[in-house]
Amino acid sequence: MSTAQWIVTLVGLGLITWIVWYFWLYRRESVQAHAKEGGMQEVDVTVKGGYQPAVIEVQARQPVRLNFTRREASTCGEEVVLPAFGQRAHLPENQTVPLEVTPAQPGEYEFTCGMNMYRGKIIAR
Ligand SMILES: [Cu+2]
Repeated sequence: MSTAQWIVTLVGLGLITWIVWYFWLYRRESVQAHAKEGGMQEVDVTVKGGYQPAVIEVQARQPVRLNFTRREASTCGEEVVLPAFGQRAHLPENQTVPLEVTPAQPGEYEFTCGMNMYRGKIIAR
């Protein structure tokens, strides 16, 4: 193979590795909420090209506080919506906005950006 073909092959392999990592490994990473005093579970969520972490495990029937911080100029993540809790919030850039919800029963509760592009979920157990 020529040098150019090798480069194309390596770039292709790198891209495949990245896709596998991003869609299958990275997105499955979940974070367990830490319980604070008064049973409040708290998690910091960074909004940048998506939600990090995108999967948050919590205890059902206990209040959860999600501290959203939007770290990008892109307006995609400007609004966060938690349909199951009837909540939505505006997220100004580099400002932490806390949102409190209480999952009434075990299950999965989605949260998305205003356009339904960024997606995350709370898994209550
Ligand atoms: Cu969006």
